[in-house]
Amino acid sequence: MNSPVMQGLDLKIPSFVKNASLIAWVADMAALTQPDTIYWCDGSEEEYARLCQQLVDAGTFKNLNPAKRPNSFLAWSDPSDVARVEDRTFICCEKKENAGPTNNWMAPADMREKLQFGTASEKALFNGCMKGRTMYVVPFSMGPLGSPIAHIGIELSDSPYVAVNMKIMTRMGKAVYDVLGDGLDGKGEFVPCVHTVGAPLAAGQADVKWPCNPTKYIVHYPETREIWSYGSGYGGNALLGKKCFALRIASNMGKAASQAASDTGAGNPGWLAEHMLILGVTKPALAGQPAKKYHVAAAFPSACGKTNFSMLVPPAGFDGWKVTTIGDDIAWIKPGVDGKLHAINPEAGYFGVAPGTNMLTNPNCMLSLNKDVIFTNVALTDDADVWWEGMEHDSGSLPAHLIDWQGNDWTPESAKLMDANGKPTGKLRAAAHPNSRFTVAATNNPALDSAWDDPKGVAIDAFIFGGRRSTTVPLVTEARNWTEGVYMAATMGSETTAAAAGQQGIVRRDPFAMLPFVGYNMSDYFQHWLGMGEQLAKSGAKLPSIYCVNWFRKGDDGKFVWPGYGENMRVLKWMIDRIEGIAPGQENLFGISPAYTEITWTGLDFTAAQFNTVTSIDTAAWRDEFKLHTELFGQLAYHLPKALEDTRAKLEARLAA
Ligand code: SAT
Ligand code: MN
Repeated sequence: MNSPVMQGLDLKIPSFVKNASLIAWVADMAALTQPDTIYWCDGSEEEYARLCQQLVDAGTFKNLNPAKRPNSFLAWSDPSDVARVEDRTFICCEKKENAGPTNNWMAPADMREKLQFGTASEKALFNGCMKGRTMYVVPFSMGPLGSPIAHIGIELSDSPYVAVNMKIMTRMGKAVYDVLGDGLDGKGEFVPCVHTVGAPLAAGQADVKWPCNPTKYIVHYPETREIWSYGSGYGGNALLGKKCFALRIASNMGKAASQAASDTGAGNPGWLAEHMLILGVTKPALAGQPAKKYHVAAAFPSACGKTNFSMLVPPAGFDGWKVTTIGDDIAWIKPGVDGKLHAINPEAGYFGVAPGTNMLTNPNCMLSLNKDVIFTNVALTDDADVWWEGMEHDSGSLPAHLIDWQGNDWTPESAKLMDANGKPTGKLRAAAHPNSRFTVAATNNPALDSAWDDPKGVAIDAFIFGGRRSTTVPLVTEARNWTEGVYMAATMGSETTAAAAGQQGIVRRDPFAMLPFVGYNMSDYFQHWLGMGEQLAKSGAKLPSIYCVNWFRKGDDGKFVWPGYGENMRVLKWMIDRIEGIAPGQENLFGISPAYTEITWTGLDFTAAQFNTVTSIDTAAWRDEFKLHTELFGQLAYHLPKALEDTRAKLEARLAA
């Protein structure tokens, strides 16, 4: 194919790109953003190595010690660009009520004026934003290539850091263009994603190591299924396949696919795009019963242990039990022909939180990180390896010297934090940013499930919802039915973490762990879940059980009571016992919970009194909790499903009785 030349810019279209609407869109975007040159990624290893070397040459990447961590790199971001920016994230649909009260909204025409078209007095932000830079065309598939569940996106970005991260996080490369074809057969749909760091370079201007812009816009147009991201190079703001596409746009796609059953037709339950890990758990053959495998999808807010749970190593006493990872962050869930809900992981890698990860909390993850990793904002050791808070558990001591994520010297002595009177607080200044991350391919994970790449997905037996709550919410509760499960998920609260910019440790409602990720009205999303349950039940399918968990309850001493990590296997096993009808459970106010004796305690010294601390229901605390549910429902009153109001009234009446 010949290469059209636009305003002096050669589009450099490779022969493997044939899709006319893609080429036209790239030409339009190039005309708007005015990069110096365009590079079409082919996803090859050679290309990855070349771009990484280019990032090393530019000072964005540091080569890590090849003897300790082969083919691995460390990037330090601008200190202002370290997390998702929820207050700069917009859902731009025509009607404000369709974005709902939990999303920032702007009318598409107004947003397009700001980003794309400009006004007589103000230049659009994307106008010329890539000057002096290369525009990378990054083709990616969310989900196995060519799978009926998968969807394709093309990200245009002026960040080579984005291009190499997308190579790890998605199925990125040439084969995507084959799936897209020439577009003439009516196929070849893709979600267009445009990303810029918002830092054009004048002729001769030297670049910085981490270009970004204090002005940030993370914008979604759900009706036209477009993503526009401006000003940030970091994670969920810039790797547009992840939160922007696989959650915000995909949640819209799943909802749009649903049709209520009519008298004449069967309807279509649609599908779900969820902030969930997916794991397989194998129960060994026992007492003449064959081994059996279950699949669980679990939603927790960012930085609350999804990656750890998805790679769990069962503790001593669980011989033959095995947990395998399908995904660690996002699940696309669609009804299969068998009527069951099937989940795929749309991603191909993990963009996980480094601090706290060690051989105790997540050995499979540590082993995944031995090679081929991009680290962002962790600390650098004197022998060119990486370090983060929590690694002292493996080595037995703190390192004598580090360079912290901001490039400053760090020693255990100089990092001591003092109180207002100059006395040591006993705490140290963090060497790694609390939201520092690793990017690594799923195939590095020794616990990877053999079906992780199966286009059909895995049939889900249970959903788990969990927040980070130091009080009130018990260790585990099983919902009595789908509606009560949806209620528990909808009213879930969690203490905020460093994964999003803003204050940390305050409890906010985080329905389904999807507060920052539902790309439409939250109450309509609740209704989508309820409607899906209804339609599946009508078709005679057995719905997955729904559980609510809290690993994070603290005692009077302020310390976590439940040991967590691998020990969470004990709770997982109880869930399977419930599914198999082995554990009777006991009714409480909100659902079914385990008796102390129903949990397998082999190998763990955990007393009935401790168990009581993590499972007890404090009536006064729950009275306050219900006030917060009421407040949430007040905010979400528009389209709030009546079934949820009714459930609240029922549960509150039980509490009062
Ligand atoms: O930066 S990301 O949004 O990809 C990670 C997260 O917050 O879950
Ligand atoms: Mn996440």
